[in-house]
Amino acid sequence: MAILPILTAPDPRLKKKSLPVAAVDDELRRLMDDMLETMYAAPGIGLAAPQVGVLKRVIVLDIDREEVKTGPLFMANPEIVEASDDDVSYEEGCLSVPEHYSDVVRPATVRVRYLDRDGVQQEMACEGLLSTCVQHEIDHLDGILFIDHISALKRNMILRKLLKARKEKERDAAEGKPAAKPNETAPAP
Ligand code: GNR
Ligand code: NI
Repeated sequence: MAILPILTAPDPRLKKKSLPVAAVDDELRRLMDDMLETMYAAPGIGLAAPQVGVLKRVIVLDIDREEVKTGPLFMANPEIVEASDDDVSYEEGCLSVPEHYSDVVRPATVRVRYLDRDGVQQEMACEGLLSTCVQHEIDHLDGILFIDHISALKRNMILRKLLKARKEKERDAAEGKPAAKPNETAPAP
């Protein structure tokens, strides 16, 4: 298995629509396993293939909360076949939008149809955090980030900050400064 680099916004690959997979074969299972390892290492509770630069309709999830403990879930060609009329708001984050969080309103429960790691079609009723997360991941497959669900003002502010943080990182790297870990300020010069 391998930990893959995660793309961060703004990146044109995160805006593209991913293509359905023809079949779940060994090569795709290797991608799924690498994505799961990458997600655990991040750490995150979900990851979509475009976040690692692969424009295929594949997501992985593992929700571990008191109410819902799913274990690792692998989904190819996931589709929402039913969504509740009632909505819920949840404060979302995204590994591709590091260190920014916003409330996003989505259907409270969904029913998702997908191919599992063995290529067998499954359906799953999702509620709570699992429902939010599966919708967030399927959005990635359509080139949509959680910041596309918030006001343009907030979105542009976040994108500007992300770009600035990236430029500072690139400048520091060019000057040979060590990279700061996430949630850690750069060492004093
Ligand atoms: O790790 C993640 N946490 C999270 C929290 C609230 C709503 C959605 C998510 S998904 C995110 C990982 C990620 O970016 N998946 O695409
Ligand atoms: Ni995300």
